[in-house]
Amino acid sequence: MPAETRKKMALLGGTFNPPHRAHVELAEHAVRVLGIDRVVVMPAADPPHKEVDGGLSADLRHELARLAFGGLPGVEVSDLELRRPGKSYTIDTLAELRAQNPGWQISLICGQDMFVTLESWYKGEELLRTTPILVFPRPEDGLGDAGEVTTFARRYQALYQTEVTVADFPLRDVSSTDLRHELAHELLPTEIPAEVLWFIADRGLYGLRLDESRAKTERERALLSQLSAVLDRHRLWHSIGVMEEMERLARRFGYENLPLARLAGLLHDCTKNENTQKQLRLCQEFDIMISNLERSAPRLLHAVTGEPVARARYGLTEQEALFAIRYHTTGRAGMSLLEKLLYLADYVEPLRSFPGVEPVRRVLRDQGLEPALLLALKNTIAELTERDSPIHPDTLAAYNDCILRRES
Ligand code: DGI
Ligand code: FE
Ligand code: FE
Repeated sequence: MPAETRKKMALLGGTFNPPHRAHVELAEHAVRVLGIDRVVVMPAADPPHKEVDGGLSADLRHELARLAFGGLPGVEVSDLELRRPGKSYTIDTLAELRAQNPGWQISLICGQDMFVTLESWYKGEELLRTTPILVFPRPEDGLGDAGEVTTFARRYQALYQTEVTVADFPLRDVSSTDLRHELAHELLPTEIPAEVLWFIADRGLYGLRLDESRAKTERERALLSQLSAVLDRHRLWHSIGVMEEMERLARRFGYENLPLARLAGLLHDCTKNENTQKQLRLCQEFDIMISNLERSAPRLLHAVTGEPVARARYGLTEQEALFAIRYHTTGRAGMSLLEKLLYLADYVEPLRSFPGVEPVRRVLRDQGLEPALLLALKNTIAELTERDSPIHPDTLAAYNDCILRRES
């Protein structure tokens, strides 16, 4: 069969300890741009007589990979290397894939670092003679050396007639080693897909526990313990996620009171698990007038009641943090920096997964606060009109304010 008409498969191997968004983006690029019909993600088996860093078994790493890549069109996760006894060599894996998939063209995906060492792999020359290579260059951040990829591609083509494709894709430099450290000792990492993060937290992998150990002060510890009595586990973990995202955003966007930013994040949904009746009672108790719209959209009430409850029950006295809680669901015109940070942290914290969150994360990463805020508001408004839900005037005011500020 002529090569052009054959279906294309590409092998993406690794330890995936843990898998991260740069892995996922790479696989998506191979499918969408490079025309690969099937990307086969292949978690490596445990090295004999030794644990991988972090101590995760191959089965768990396989599960994490399934969560990270699951559902991506054209991408599948294989357990072929896990099931094969003894050390797995890439050349054997490729041979097995070829045997199982006659008629397919099967390439190997590798990053620049691996690419330049291929000749020294087990049966490297044979591998280069038989296997097309898709190489993802390192980012050009001073360390990158595009010339190196070209040099080796020419060499492989001349010596072994290897078909080399150089991906034109800014593969981000994310390190699983750093991620393992962040999970145990720093903020919840943005680079791990939410589904993977939930699983890691659920099983306490890599030393991650979403409990009072995430507190940085005695006050946070006490609040976490109070909140764990009124919030379900999902909401408590989300609140911890928002607390940590607040610290990240505050650092990045120059909000100086980090402890206050974290407290606002931790407390923002403190009344979220109360039912509508209880929300209405809280409004009475604290003398809050609510509009008909708020009465008919009870999901809005937890922001209204969260403010006085955070003050009265959780001892939050700083007015700017109370305002941030009050407007965290709708936003409003003239939001303070802290209000914007909370609105966005709530939207993008690492444990969040809903359609539309990923583009907001990317815009926040690449373009900053205002464009991300605008996109989040647009998503919310689009989703509400889709469901024929009423749009709160504050939501519209926040959107208009974003647009007008952009134009001025
Ligand atoms: O409390 P969370 O789930 O963490 O997030 P949130 O406080 O942003 O609440 C999100 C919910 O609020 C979501 O179901 C959409 C709803 N919402 C946000 N803005 C409006 C709104 N609902 C109506 N009816 N009108 C709005 O303007
Ligand atoms: Fe909320
Ligand atoms: Fe929330």
